Amino acid sequence: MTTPLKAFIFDLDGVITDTAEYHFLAWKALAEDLGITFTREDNEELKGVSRMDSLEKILELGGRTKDFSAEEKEALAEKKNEHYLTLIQDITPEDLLPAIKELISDIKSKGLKLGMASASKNAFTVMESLGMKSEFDIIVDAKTVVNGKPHPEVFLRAAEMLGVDPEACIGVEDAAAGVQAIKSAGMFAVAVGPKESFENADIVYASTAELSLEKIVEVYNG
Ligand code: B16
Ligand code: MG
Repeated sequence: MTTPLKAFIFDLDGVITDTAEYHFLAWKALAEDLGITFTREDNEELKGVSRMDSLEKILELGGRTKDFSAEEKEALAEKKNEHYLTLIQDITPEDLLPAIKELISDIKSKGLKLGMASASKNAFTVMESLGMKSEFDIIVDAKTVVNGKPHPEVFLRAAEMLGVDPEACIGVEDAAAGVQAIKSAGMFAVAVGPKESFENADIVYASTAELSLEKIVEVYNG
């Protein structure tokens, strides 16, 4: 029998708002400075991946992993983050992705708990700008966990803080690494994006516009 549903745990970037595009623009500018070609396709590999791991992947693309010391890599990541922070400073509640506001309000009106599990160190800033910080019961960001996605730690920590069993949670993600983290945490996984990217998700929606609490709960309850 399915465990009665208690909570939803959302990813931030690419699910609640499209900061994925700003991450892309900031990484692309840094890559160009380093003489590395970085495409939107390459960027798909970075979704849900931590800042330092993303930098390593970009340096690998350009065959430049050995060219920088640890301090220089920290400085490169900091430079990207400063650029990213300038890009996100104009975020407002208008930047919530389609149907997200309604979904969150439906979840709350059903008495379900609401958490966030983000790989971003900027999650609190972005949530504040979206006017969403106080809507969520808890937010776990990259500053609070040791292991990045696909490790389940960020989702497990969110469930623990909400005081619910992982099996009673639904995780929502736009990244393959994130869906893997949800499944490794023992949760039900809703993915947003192209079907072929999410073989292990329990439901896949092409965009957030299609998300509806009723449909998700129906599949969850089997
Ligand atoms: P930051 P999420 C992730 O956030 C992004 O998907 C990923 O592209 C980014 O590199 C990572 O956060 C780190 O972000 O540099 O702001 O700490 O999708 O898990 O909410
Ligand atoms: Mg994401």
